Amino acid sequence: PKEIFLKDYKMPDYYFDSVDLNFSLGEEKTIVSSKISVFPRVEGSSSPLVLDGTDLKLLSNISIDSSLFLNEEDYNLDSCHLTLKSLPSGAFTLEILTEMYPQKNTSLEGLYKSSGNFCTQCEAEGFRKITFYQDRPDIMAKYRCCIEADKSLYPVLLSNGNLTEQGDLEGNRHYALWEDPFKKPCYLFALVAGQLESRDDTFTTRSGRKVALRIWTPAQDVPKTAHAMYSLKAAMKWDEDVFGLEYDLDLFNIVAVPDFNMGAMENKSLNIFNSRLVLASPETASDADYAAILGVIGHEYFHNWTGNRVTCRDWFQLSLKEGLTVFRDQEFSSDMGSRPVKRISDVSKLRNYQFPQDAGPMAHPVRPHSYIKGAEVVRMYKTLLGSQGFRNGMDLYFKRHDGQAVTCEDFYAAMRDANNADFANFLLWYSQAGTPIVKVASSYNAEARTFSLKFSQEVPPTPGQPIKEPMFIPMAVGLLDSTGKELPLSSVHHDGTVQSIANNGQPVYTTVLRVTKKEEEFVFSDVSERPIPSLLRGYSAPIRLETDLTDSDLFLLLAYDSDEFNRWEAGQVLARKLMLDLVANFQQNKPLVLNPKFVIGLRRILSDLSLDKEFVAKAITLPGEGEIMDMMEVADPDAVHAVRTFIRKQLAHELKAELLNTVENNRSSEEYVFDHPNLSRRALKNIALAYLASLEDSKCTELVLNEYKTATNMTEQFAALAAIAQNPGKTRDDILADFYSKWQEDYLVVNKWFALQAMSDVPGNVENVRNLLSHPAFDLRNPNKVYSLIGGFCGSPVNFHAKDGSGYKFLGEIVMQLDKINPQVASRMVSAFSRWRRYDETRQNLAKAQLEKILSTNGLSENVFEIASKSLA
Ligand code: DPP
Ligand code: ZN
Repeated sequence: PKEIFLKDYKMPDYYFDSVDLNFSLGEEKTIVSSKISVFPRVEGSSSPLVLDGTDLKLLSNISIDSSLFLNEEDYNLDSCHLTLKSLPSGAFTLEILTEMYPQKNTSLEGLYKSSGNFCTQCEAEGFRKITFYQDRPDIMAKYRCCIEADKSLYPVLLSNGNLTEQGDLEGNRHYALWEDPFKKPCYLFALVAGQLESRDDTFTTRSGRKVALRIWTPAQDVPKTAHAMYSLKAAMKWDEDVFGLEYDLDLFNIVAVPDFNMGAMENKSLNIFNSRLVLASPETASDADYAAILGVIGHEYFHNWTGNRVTCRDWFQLSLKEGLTVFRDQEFSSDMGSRPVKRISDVSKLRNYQFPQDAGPMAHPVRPHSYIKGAEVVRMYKTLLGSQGFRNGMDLYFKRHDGQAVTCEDFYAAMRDANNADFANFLLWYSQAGTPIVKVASSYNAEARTFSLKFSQEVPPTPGQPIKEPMFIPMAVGLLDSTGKELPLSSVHHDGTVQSIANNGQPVYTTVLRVTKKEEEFVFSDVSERPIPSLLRGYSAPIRLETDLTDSDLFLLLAYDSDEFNRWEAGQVLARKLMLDLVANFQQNKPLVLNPKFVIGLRRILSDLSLDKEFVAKAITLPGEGEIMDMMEVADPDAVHAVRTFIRKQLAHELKAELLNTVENNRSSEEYVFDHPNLSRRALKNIALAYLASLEDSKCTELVLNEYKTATNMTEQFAALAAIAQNPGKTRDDILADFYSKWQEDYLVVNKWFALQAMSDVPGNVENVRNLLSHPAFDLRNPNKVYSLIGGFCGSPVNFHAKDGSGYKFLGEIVMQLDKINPQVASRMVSAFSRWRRYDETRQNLAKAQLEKILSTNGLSENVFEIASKSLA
């Protein structure tokens, strides 16, 4: 396969105006007829029209303007294209009849069956599996879709837009006609047919229009959709309040399906969701599930404007819609819960998933497809422009581009023009891959009362980009005095100019420095004592920051910084240092000793009742093993695991009294409520339990077992289960068996059970995971089950990276099996190998051998080929 580049973008030779689709759904085959009104971009052009199409059978003739039929020599059909020649010189209507086989489609792209129902997934290129079409997002057309099917098997027939007609047909069949008044690219097309029931509600928009809301699931799951409906209504209201964006149709449908490659899909007015992101009840879903549902329902809804009304010109612009919409859902969740804690979670994700990728063979810029970093780029616009400036930019973006397929530069230009802003080299964020490393050196001049920050930055080379330019880094900074109090900032000297910071005589405590050069100095004036700088407040740019802060500076920030993100970060920096030092000791066979200051710092946080409890839970959580391995020259999973386990136990031992108190004081008595105070309490109690369980003493084990038995919600029940499951032995085996027998009827809960065992650190766990493959509840065709069991296993550093290669061998075998079923899911799994060069030679050879074996497989999919070959390159 040939790689496509951004610079190769060509405008299409033909546009489509309207599309009429007719689906005749059947058990053996489905027949699709399409009628497209086509017009050439340049009048009188004689270019061929190239349509995409895979796994389709072309039936009968291709007709032009209803009367003319193309001769065999006027078109050419290969395995993925239908090329039409000798076309009329002006506009014309094209009709094509095809046959396809959804029941055989295990790739879950295009039209397929999930639990007996028909559904679709078209992003990015699934529509070509439905009918011959120009499957690219800059082709925007109005759709009419008629679905006909057996009335008993498929009583509900849904597509995008409004239902304009329905009725019965002969032979116990019926039909529904849907019309979508908005132009859209084909990746937003959707169809659902099946036995479904809905939870119905309404939302009245701020201009007074009443919108019908329906969430569809199999009948027995409807009671579990209350939280999803709540989330949808909250999202609709939030988008009006914060961005002035109103929903634009009279109906909004969400359908939950159990078999889905991704989380969810924003098809116009017919969102299709992985059921794990819709279904929740207090007994079966955890706080994390509730939060994910809120965020993703918001995310897909927000796409209606950022993605659907304004869409992407080509797939290199994916971040235009995803980066922006992830940013919007992050802000929504922040406003609904705790802003600092949400920021901490999002930054942890960035560090655990994005930065490792940035540093490996799969590194790529925000454009084409780094969602999570794309969201950081959008956040930087807001940091630079302020809330109102950002809103003005958004307003201009919609004013200019509603109904269009545009690029990241168009978004940039709207932000710039609405604010007359100077963004210097900001656009580099879209094109340069890799995580910038910024070093800071500080110095205080007591005589001049000035404080200087010298920044130097470097972006490491990535594949295809050996040399990098300096980036534009918004650096939010505040200064603390030696008692931890904020110092007011008066002015800053930079590049020969003085900029005052104080605002109309009002003191200002945080300012955003614009760091744009390889080396650059900023000097604060009127600084009364040597300050401790609080740098990169709120994590104002997605970089790795290396400061010259001493441990005592960091302990002061941990105790007093008014920026809660940085308060947490100070603790993390200390913990990372501590862990790396101990890893070195472990590797040299030196005894491990925990720095007592660290214990004191955590004790103070744990006992500070003025702090937000969810924040405390985050602050006493150690950095993940992956994060530490990432900072090592050669990643050593065994050493990192041993050290993290040692610190956890040591902390549990030293802080036992405080942890026991924490459990006592944060028991829930009343009914489950998903709100900030309640979920914070549960989060804190659960982490305390996990620490206590690591002690493996009988009192603590009994305490945790009791929590498990008395829990009335999944959050607490599962946390207790996980706490016990850390330690191998009979108690673990019994409780795991008990949990399965309780929940075997609920596939979403069973997936948690799979994941918990898969991720386990217990020695030799690969055998257990292998056995679970043949567990009656497991099915390689269901993506959620694969993500839980196989994905979960790859997340366990000790077992996946077992030095005997057993983990690698296991994954290699699975990838090859899975690729024949579902290439997208297989390619996600194979990416666990991509960072094989980070490990020692023995591990390198073992992982490389698996990648080579995968690559030599006959008939390997493009998806897996791409990841495996890039990993080896
Ligand atoms: N477009 C999809 C979404 O935003 C891709 N996962 O959820
Ligand atoms: Zn999205």
